[in-house]
Amino acid sequence: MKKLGLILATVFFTIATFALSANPAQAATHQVKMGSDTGQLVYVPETLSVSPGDSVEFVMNKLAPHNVVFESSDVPEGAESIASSLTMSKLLFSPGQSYSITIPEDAPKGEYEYYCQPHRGAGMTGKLIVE
Ligand SMILES: [Cu+2]
Repeated sequence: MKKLGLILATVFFTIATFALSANPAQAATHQVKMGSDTGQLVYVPETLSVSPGDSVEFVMNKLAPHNVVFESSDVPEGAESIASSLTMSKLLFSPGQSYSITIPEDAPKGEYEYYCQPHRGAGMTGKLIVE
């Protein structure tokens, strides 16, 4: 009986260890405010490092309307189709409204620049760095 308990404990420990090591790094959720708390036409933070699988939530904060546009010319080579899939052309007007994107697992590493259509001229641009 003692021996069976030991075997079961060993089996359980082995499975638990395997389950833990097989579990990939936890995907993170980041947040980017559109319009700073102090009323500036910026994304906060303007530059954000992310990993494939991570999510980025763009939250409408101040000085609406805002959106998020990725141009195929402003992303790493091979990420052109990802640029359009991450783009949200729709404008958000109400504080608290949000838009979430998930960085595809196969997203090429590099800098993904984006801008807000109504405020591009005012310098409302941001950058995701996929690492
Ligand atoms: Cu804007």
